[in-house]
Amino acid sequence: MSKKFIKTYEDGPVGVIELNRPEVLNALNRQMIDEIVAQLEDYQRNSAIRVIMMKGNGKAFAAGADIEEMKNDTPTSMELADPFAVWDRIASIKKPIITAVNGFALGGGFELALHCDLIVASEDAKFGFPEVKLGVMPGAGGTQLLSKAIGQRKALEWIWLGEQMSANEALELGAINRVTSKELVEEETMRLAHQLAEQAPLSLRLIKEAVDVSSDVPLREGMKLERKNFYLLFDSQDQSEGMQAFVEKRPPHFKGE
Ligand code: CO8
Repeated sequence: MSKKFIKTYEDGPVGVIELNRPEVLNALNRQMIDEIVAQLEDYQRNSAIRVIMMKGNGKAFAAGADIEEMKNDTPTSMELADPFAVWDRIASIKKPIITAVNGFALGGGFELALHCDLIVASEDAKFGFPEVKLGVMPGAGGTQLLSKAIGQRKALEWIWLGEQMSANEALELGAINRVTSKELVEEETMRLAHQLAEQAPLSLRLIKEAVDVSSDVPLREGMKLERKNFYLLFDSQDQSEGMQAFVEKRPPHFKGE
């Protein structure tokens, strides 16, 4: 797939996706979302990539869905194009996805960040769901993902009012993981990505699966899956390497096998 609205590059084991429509604050049009998801899937297939990092540029991570593109949509045109269905494929990415949020993460932009596993924000980042002010509502998972992250009551207040929230407020509520200075947000996110890339890839993958199901299944079911994943890891070379390295008092070298 052509890459008209994103830039991509590799930094060792970290595959980077940079949103790239700065002239409209990285507003997400349909082709851009298609490109992002196709690239996530490419990185998923690429065995040299262990962690995926997403980032914005200029003044924004992403200021939401492209209002210009969708303003004349009808229920029928939406149903036929089903533009949000592609988002479901993000859930099948098994590698860690970390995002660096600079500036605005609004509407669909905030939803894109919430689809990632970890969020690092610059101290001037602004998060919010302004859809209510456009006479609509979040449509790519915002109501569900934010409620799971911070609880229904705060999510409802935030989405109803459509107000922007600072990075520090988002951090206090548990919507994001870390806040850094504007200058360091990319560096700090990349540092975290490299730190994760040193861990055993199969452990990261099965931990992600177990944590992801925790909000969908009853406690006992989640614990059963966790236990199966734990047992499964004892079939990996990385389990032998990790425990042998501990015994030999040396750092482990994980291969992802
Ligand atoms: N869509 C299209 N163009 C946009 C968008 C957008 N979401 N956001 C900004 N732009 C454009 C502006 O029109 C402007 O273009 P131009 O220079 O040609 O006039 C340019 O980006 C710069 O923007 P501003 O001049 O407005 O910059 P400011 O710094 O003054 O303001 C704001 C920044 C506050 C972020 C302001 O641009 C704004 O309010 N943007 C809209 C935010 C918004 O309402 N987002 C929600 C959109 S709806 C949505 O996301 C639904 C989600 C459904 C699922 C997701 C599917 C992808």
